[in-house]
Amino acid sequence: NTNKDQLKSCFNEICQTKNYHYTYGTAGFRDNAKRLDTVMFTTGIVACLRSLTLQTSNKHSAIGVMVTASHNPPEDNGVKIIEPNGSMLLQEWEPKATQFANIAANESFDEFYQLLIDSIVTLENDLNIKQPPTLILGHDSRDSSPTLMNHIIKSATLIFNAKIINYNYVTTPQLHFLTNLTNTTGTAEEINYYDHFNKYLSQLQSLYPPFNLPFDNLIIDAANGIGAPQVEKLLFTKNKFPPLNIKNPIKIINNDSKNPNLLNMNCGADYVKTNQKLPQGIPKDIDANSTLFCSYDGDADRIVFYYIDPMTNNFNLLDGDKIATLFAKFFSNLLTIAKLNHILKLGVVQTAYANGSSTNYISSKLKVPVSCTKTGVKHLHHEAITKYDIGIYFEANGHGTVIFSDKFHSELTKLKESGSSREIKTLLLFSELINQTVGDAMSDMLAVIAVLSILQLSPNSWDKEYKDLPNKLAKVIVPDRSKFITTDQERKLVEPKGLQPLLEEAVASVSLGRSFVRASGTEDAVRVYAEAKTQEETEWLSKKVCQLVI
Ligand code: 16G
Ligand code: ZN
Repeated sequence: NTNKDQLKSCFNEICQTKNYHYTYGTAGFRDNAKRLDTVMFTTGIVACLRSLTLQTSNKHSAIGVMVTASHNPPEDNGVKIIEPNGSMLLQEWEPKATQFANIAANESFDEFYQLLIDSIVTLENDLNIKQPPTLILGHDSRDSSPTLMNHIIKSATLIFNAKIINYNYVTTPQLHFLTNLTNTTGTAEEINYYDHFNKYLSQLQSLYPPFNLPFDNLIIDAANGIGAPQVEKLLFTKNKFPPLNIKNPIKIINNDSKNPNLLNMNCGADYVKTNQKLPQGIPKDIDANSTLFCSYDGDADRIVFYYIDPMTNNFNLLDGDKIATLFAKFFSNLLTIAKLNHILKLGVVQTAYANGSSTNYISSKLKVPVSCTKTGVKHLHHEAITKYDIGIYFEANGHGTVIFSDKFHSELTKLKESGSSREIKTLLLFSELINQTVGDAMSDMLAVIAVLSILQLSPNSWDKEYKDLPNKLAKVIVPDRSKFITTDQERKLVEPKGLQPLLEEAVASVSLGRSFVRASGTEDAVRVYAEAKTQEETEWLSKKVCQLVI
C-alpha cells in the first residue's frame, strides 16, 4: 500500500552502493560496512517476506535478523536471517536474499519495485495473511551496526508496517535463543536468556555437590566484542543463582566493547586458534598452572579453550575437536549407565578440518559414530539433527553445539516419570544448558565447565585423552578460486583435473598423512590443510600441496 514515490526517495537515499554483486554466503552477507547500505535495505524486505510466508502456513512467523561480521575486522559488518525456531535461514531462501540485493544494486528503481510487487502479490493471493510481519533484531558492538540496523527497520516498516522487536546489543546466539523463545511463548526479554542458563547450571550444581571447579582461575577473553558485557551479565550482574565454586574470581579480559576499533585485535577465538598462541591482555599475576582460559569471537558464537602446561610452560589449545570429544565421552558414559545406549543414538559431526587424531579417538576409543560434512554450521547442524538423538557437532574453529532429538525428550520424560536416576536428570539438564539453536560461546562455556566439574577433569587431563597430529592450514591466492571443485565433503578435488592424484602421491610419501584443498567461502583464496605424524612431515606436505595448487 506504500506510496511509490515515498519508497523511491527512501530507496535512493539509503541504497548508495551500486554496480556491486552481493552473495548470501555461509554466514549471510558480509562485507566492508561502507558497502552494506543497499543489502541491509533489501534484507529487511526479505525477512518480512519470509515472515509473511510462514504466516500463511499458520506457523510461528517472527523472524530474527542479526547484524554482525563475527571475527572479521572492525570495519566490516554483515547480516543474517534467523528462522522462527532459532535456526539459520532456510537454504531455499538464500537465492531470494541474493536476488533482491543485486537487483537493488544493479537495476533501476522500477525493476526493484516490480520484483517487490510481484513477491507481495504472490503472497497476498493467499488469504491467510492476517497481520503485518514481525522482525526480531539485534546487533554486535561495531560502530556501523546501529546505522545499518536502521536501514533494515526502514524498509520493513515503510513497506510492510512490520512489528519490530529490537534487542539492540546482543550476541548472535542470544538473538537465536530469543527468536525461538518469542515464537514459542509469545514474548521474550533479554533477562530470560541469563535466567535460563543460570537456572540449569544451578540445578546441575545441586545435583553434584560441591561442584568445585577443577582449576583455580577462569579467564575469559571476550575479543573486545559484544560477548564482554553479556557474559558480565550472565555471570555477575544478572545472575540470581549461587555463583560457581572457584577459588579466585572469574576474570573477563579484552572486555572493551565500547571501543569497537579494538574488536578482534590480537585477541578472540579466531586469533588464538589461527596463531596458536595466547591473546593479548593476560594478567601478569595469574597462576597459569591452575588456569583455564577461553576466547570468544566477535559475536560470541564460537569458543576455544586453552591452558599452559605446567611442565613445559607451553600454550595448549583445546579447540572445537577437544570440546566435541569431551562431550562425546561424557554423554556416552551417561547413556551407558542409564542403559539408554541401545535406544538413543549418540554421534559426532565434524568437518574435514577435524584433527585426524580426534576422529580416530571418537570412533576407535569411544566407539561413537562420526560423520563428516562440508564446512559451515548449517551443514553440520543438518547432519546432527537428522542422524542422531544426541548429535554433537563442532568445527575445529570452535563453532558448535549439541542437539537433542524429540525421541530423546520422549524417552527421558517417560523415565523421569517413573522416578529417575541422576544420569537421567543430568542428561535432561544438559539438554537445557546447551543452546540447541546454534553454537553459543557462553552456553558452551558453561556446559564445558559443568562437564569438567562433574568429571573433576583438569584442563591438562582433558587434553591428555588424545594427542593432536601436527597440522597446518595455509592460504593460497589463485587467479580463480571457483576452478577448485570438491567432492566427498570437500576431502577430494574433482577439478582442476589431474590435481587429486598428485596430491594423493604427496600424502602417501609421509606417515599418517592427510591433506585437502578447498575454495574459501568467505575470502578470495584457496585453503590447504595438511597433517602428518611429525611437524617436519607436516611442513613438507603443506608446502608441497601449496606448490601443486599454484
Ligand atoms: C563461516 C562459517 C563457519 C566456517 C567458515 C569457513 C557459519 C555461521 N560460519 O564463517 O562455520 O568455519 O565460514 O570459512 O556457518 P572459509 O570458507 O573461509 O574457510
Ligand atoms: Zn561468530
